[in-house]
Amino acid sequence: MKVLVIALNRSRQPMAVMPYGACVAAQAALGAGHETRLLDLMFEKDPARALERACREFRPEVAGFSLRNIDNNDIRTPVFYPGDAASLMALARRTCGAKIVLGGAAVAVMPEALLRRSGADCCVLGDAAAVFPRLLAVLASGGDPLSVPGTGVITAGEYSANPLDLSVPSGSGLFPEFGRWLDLRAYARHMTSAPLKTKLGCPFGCVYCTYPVGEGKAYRLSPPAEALRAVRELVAGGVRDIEFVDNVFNSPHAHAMELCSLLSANRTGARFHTMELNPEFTDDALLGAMARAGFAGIGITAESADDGVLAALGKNYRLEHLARAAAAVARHDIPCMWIFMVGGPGETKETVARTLDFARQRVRTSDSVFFNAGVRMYPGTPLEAAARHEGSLTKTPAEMLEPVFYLSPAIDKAWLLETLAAATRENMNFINSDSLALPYLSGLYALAHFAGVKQPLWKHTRHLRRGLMSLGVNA
Ligand code: B12
Repeated sequence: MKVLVIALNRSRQPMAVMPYGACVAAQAALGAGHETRLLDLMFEKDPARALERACREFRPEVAGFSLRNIDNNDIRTPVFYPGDAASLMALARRTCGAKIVLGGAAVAVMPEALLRRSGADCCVLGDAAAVFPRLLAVLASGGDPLSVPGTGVITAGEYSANPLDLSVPSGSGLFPEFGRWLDLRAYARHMTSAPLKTKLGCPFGCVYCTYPVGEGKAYRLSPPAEALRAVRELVAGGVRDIEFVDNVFNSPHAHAMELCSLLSANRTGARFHTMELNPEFTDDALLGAMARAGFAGIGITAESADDGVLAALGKNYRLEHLARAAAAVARHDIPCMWIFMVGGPGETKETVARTLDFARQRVRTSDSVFFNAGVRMYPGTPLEAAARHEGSLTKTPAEMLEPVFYLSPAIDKAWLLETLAAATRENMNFINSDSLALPYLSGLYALAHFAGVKQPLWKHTRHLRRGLMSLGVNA
């Protein structure tokens, strides 16, 4: 069959990201013997025209739309992304009569609501490498999409799903040939790092999180040697910055260590990044191995520095782990971004103060700190159940497609936003979601690339903020 995969994401906030999932889907279709193209809408001036042209010229029989984001997770200025997906799908159907398949990270989070809204023929609930080839085979023979595990359909107004088969091992399916599908130079101009994911699954029990829903709780690990091969291929294609986008990079610890050893024994010249370190497993052994492997930036998703809040969030670590991680980070040279999420269950003014104190006292001033306010709620999570129980959530699961946030009853939203804004004004290495929404951010990345600045740009947070503010720019 002829298969066109369309990457819908056009968001440049906080920066443009490569449509990794769409590349995996395209590679899976190609690997199954289908004539496959990928249309990446990220840099298209007129997405509808680009899609119409692709449909007219290529005449795909299946159009697989990849939807990455539902919204921007920003309580103050929410942006909702699936807006034009339905009209683009209708356009594809009108132009070439293709069957419409909906997949992507957003779909794994809220499949039914997105399928209803988009009007696609069916949706894929998770990993394209495992599901798409089987689905394409069924579509080619005119069979029932629902016979394939990991799909959902709406028939006579009723949604039905065939659950994912999480026993399917992951492997090289997660390492597509990015250069075949994407304009890598366009992404380089936006200082976008190429994403690689070395495992599926997440065994942790964070109350707000959807990762285990789409990937299961058991790890399915890719062999580090395959990740190395993917790194080499990216480097050969001119990519210098590679970001490991695992749900948690340093768990299992041994897998991360093995990957780092392999990367340091086989230097490729790539600079590595990850924003997904769990504090419990962030120790000297790991940071040393990461430094030797060539990591140029790391992020620690700490969320809170209060034990009560960490427990209420379902976190596997406590303040002592954060303190230990901070001390270990201070003994190494890799720039670090600390990520906190304030306003969740159990949060009070005192616990917010404790988190801010940690950020002021334990984080090096050369490192950056990001604060997110409130917690985006998704159906099927323990947080949703808790909010319903508390009476603070009355929307139906379908209505939760539009951004809906949890805020602790002991916290006033205006107070929280002002407290974070004040802390950000006083500490030049702090940023909050307002910083991610700054309209000139994309231009800043392009300028930095032009000036030869190396990633990660956020390691210059305090200098950038100072410089911009001295020019009278809100930063
Ligand atoms: C790493 C990451 C980031 C990094 C990206 C770094 C980089 N260099 O790419 C950073 C920090 C920059 C980031 C930013 C954001 N992110 Co983010 N991010 C992730 C994370 C952890 C991994 C993403 C990834 O690359 N996955 C690997 C790829 C292969 O998986 P995938 O895209 O899901 O694709 C698979 C399937 O969905 C499916 N598939 C995909 N497309 C298609 C198409 C077809 C046809 C088919 C059949 C199947 C299919 O197959 C793929 C292979 O398994 C995910 C969580 C997660 N576990 O996925 C969140 C996630 C994708 N992010 C999310 C969000 C909200 C954002 C932001 C909007 C938040 C913000 N305000 O900063 C921004 C948006 C950035 C942008 N410009 O679009 C949400 C999106 C869904 C939602 N809730 O809206 C997620 C799911 C987290 C969550 N549960 O809330 N993110």
